[in-house]
Amino acid sequence: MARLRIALALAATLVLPGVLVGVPAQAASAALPAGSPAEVNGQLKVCGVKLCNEHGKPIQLRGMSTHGIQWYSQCVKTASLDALADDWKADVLRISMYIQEDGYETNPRKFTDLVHGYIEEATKRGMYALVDWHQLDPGDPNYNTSRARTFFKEIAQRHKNKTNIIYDIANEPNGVSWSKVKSYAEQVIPVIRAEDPDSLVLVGTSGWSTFGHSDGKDPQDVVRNKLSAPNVMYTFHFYAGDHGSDYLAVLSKVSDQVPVFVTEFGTQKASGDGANNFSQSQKYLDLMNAKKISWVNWNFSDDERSGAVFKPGTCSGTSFSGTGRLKPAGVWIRDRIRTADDFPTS
Ligand code: IDC
Repeated sequence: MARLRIALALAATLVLPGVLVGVPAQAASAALPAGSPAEVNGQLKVCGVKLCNEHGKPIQLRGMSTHGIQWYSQCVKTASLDALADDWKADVLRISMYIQEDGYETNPRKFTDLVHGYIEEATKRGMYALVDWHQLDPGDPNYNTSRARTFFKEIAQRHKNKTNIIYDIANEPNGVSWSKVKSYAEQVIPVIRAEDPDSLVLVGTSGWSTFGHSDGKDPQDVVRNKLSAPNVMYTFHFYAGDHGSDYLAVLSKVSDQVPVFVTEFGTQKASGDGANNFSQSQKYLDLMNAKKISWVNWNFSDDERSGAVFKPGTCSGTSFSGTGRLKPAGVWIRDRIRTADDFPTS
């Protein structure tokens, strides 16, 4: 009798719709809230030199980058992410996963799982999750190609049914030619696309993602030698305290020629520290607004440097909304992320 009851119970779980027995926790993936930036815009696609939403309309996304998640994961938690989505009204969370400097290479399983978790957190709050392969030193991304292939294969496999993933395969190539960066990209992009064919992929450019300018190279080296894969954007980074009108001119020119996404910038020096240059920063923002160039600011942490938006020690607390805990750079950038979005749907 007991055995029969068990058999019946098992049969019931098999036939009753909605009774999910034994589904692994990882399959329970978050849904995008209605009306949120990622829900309204859906699957992103490059259109000409612009970024378009699923309705084929050019849009500009704005958001924040985490600090290195090996150092400041305490700043990426429920209360701070709620503030980023609801109070700052950010469209994008850039998940900055260093490879070296105590990052991914020390424990691939741990860091891949951290990224999976942050992707779900961004998704729950309706933000795009920009997965940043934060190679930096060594500057040649080919040093990490096999790691990148392993990592991105799993990320793409797990999240391919989401519409809010943006893959950035190289943070800041430096001291390496564009042709070598291109060859790296040609090895990594197919790994992602085999799993997630319609995905948006970003590729860092030489000279710390300045189209070679910081390395003294001609930005046209990139423009003349584009990737053949579709749906790809090139990244540009700047720090307004160090990078003046010549950098602005490079951004202005290349963004007319190829699709550009500013995945990292600061209002201070390239060290992420020092005085803020808000007037130079505003020139960049005006250009990016006019051209609908998406941007992400560095960084959403309480590091002591001026470019970390929160005052030191804030991340141990539970209150992140408003401006009370922000440094000047945080107050400035929050205002500019909060500005109403322009997301046409028809
Ligand atoms: C900085 C971090 C700092 C860290 C350093 C080296 O703020 O804590 O010690 O990296 O890893 C970049 C890089 C980004 C830098 C940032 C500010 O993408 O990793 O962060 N920056 O220096 N490019 C230009 C500036």
